[in-house]
Amino acid sequence: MKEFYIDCDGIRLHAKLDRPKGKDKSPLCILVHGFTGHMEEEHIIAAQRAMNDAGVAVLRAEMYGHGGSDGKFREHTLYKWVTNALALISYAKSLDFVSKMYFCGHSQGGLLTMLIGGMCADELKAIIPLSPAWMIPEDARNGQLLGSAFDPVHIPDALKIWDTELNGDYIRVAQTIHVENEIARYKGPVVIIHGDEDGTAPFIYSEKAQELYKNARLIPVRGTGHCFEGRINEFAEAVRSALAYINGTEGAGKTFFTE
Ligand code: FER
Repeated sequence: MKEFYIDCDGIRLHAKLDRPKGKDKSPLCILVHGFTGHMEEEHIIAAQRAMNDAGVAVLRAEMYGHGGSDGKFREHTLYKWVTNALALISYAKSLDFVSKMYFCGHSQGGLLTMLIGGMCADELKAIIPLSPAWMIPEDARNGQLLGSAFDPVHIPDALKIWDTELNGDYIRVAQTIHVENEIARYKGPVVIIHGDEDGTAPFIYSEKAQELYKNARLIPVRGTGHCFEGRINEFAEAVRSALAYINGTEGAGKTFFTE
């Protein structure tokens, strides 16, 4: 494991790179946590280990205002996270050992994965949204984020969510995002993994995403919630089968990229 920082316009992003043993070249998956999350959460580590077992290197990174990265939590926005993700992709492209690149993120990181899929459809051979919170933009337009209500037209300077506080710019940014557009732009393989009892990012959104994507598979993890609590082994198994599916559908991805 290598621990380091990746520069993003002067903001240091805390990162860890774990490579599978005994491989000169391998795919690399960028792996991102969710809102208030970090790279040492149980489900993030479980995903990293399952990917390493499947012969995939993993670049875990913490986004603006999270974990050991620079920036204040209350000042983070989805645009800042998108800019961070582009810096990670650019860094990953500079690594000699990388044969192809995947992107995976949990919850708000799953929303990020769906946005980056559309933006970097030519670079990413597969995407893996985990419990993707892709209703955030719609919620922001409707004046309700994680149970905190606000006026979506006259946006407050600050919003209290859980035990944290967010700048109103988070809402302004989220309101401009239309995830369906980016879903339509990604034609490569997508594997969505989601707990079917998720009370934070409802499972039904993953069923909808699976229908909207050209080439998607949804793996439910039964009887668990947003972070796969109590079902972490089943979640790791889902990640392993996601990579098996991705490897098996590489031909389909290739057809698209050479069209
Ligand atoms: C919301 C729904 C879900 C929201 C955030 C999330 C800020 C993300 C949760 C996570 O990343 O774990 O309305 O608003």
